[in-house]
Parts: sequence; structure tokens; C-alpha cells
Amino acid sequence: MRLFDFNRAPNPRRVRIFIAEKGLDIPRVSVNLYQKEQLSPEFLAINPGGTVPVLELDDGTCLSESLAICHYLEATHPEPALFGATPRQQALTLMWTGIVDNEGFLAVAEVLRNLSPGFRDHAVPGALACAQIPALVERGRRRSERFFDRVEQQLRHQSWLAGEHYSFADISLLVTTDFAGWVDIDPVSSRPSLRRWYERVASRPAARA
Ligand SMILES: N[C@@H](CCC(=O)N[C@@H](CS)C(=O)NCC(=O)O)C(=O)O
Repeated sequence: MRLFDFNRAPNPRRVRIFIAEKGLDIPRVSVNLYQKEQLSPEFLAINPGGTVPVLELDDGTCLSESLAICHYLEATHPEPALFGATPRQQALTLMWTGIVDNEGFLAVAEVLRNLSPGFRDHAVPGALACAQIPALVERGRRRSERFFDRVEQQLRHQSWLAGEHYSFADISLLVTTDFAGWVDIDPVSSRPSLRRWYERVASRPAARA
């Protein structure tokens, strides 16, 4: 088994944190996104979507999508449970993971990918050339603020994003909160519940992965 990874990218970081929380040791192969290695024919044969992370299993199966990768690792290494122990906890973990991905991560990515010169003609991941749309920068900022407001409401009355236990949803929110800093969005200063949650999650040893 090996993980195709890039140490600067947020989605691979989700998987690295998850692996660290599980206490696993999985060999890594770096795919340098700055040098567009994800668009090489060799890597597109591994993941036609041209994204990392990818977990290659011992039988050659290649799993892309952080959620699928971590779900597989949870099933093969159940302890500690990071997707919830009961059907209710599991559903809430998936629900909040979907909210973080769709409302939070993609909103921040909308800002970055339409703003940064590094993404010119590469405003969406993958091999399709795609021009930046400057108007999406402001829209992405508004969507991001709305997302962090929603999270602030949620964390006002519970310790962890998906309920009573630290989970993959918290890992996804940590990565998204740090990712927001890339485009000068400061989610925590004006949101006290998110800030308290952030201090607890960011200080876990796995967060350094
Ligand atoms: N939904 C995927 C997203 C993967 C993704 O977008 N990865 C980014 C790095 S964070 C990537 O590989 N981008 C390559 C590119 O922009 O060409 C996941 O959850 O893993």
C-alpha cells in the first residue's frame, strides 16, 4: 500500500492526519503539484482526475477522494473510531464532512483558484484547461464567511463538529480552516466557539502530519 501525496496540499493533509490518528505507517510517493506532476500521463493512469491524495492498495486498486481513502482505512483499522461508533454518529460524521467539503472547502478553493496566478488556466483541478473568473473571488469569500458562521453556530453547543466525539469531520474542518488562511480569511478571530475548538484540534500531535 502507498499514498500519493503532496505535503503542501490540503486534501492529502486530511489523509495524513487521519493516518497519524490511527497510528499507521504508510509509505508515501510525492506528486509535485507545483511542477504539475499530477497531469503527467503516468499519474493520470493512476488517477484520471489528476488529483492527490490517492491510496494504492496492495492489489493495485487506486482510491482517490479523501473520504473514500479514510473510509477504507477506518474499515481496515477500526480503532480509534473516527467515523462514529453508532449509525447516528456515523451519519452525522458524513453529513458534516459533506457540509465542510461542499460549503467550506470548495468556497475557499473558489477564492484561491480564481485569484492566484499559479492557477491561471487551471482554475479547476484536472487536465482540462480552465480560465479564472475574477468575479468568483468575492463570491467565494462570501460563501466562506457564511460557512464559518454556520460552523460557529454548531460549535456553540457541542464540543466536536459531528457531536460528542472527535471525527473525520473535525479533521476536514481543521484543514479547511487552515486553508482559508491561504487567501487571508481569518475564520477564528471573530468566532469564539470555533477558536476554542481550533485550539483543541490544532494542538493534537496528528495535526502536524
Ligand atoms: N475531492 C478530492 C479533492 C482532491 C483535490 O482536489 N486535491 C488537490 C490538492 S488539495 C489536487 O490534487 N489538485 C490538483 C490540481 O489542482 O491540479 C478529495 O477529497 O481528495
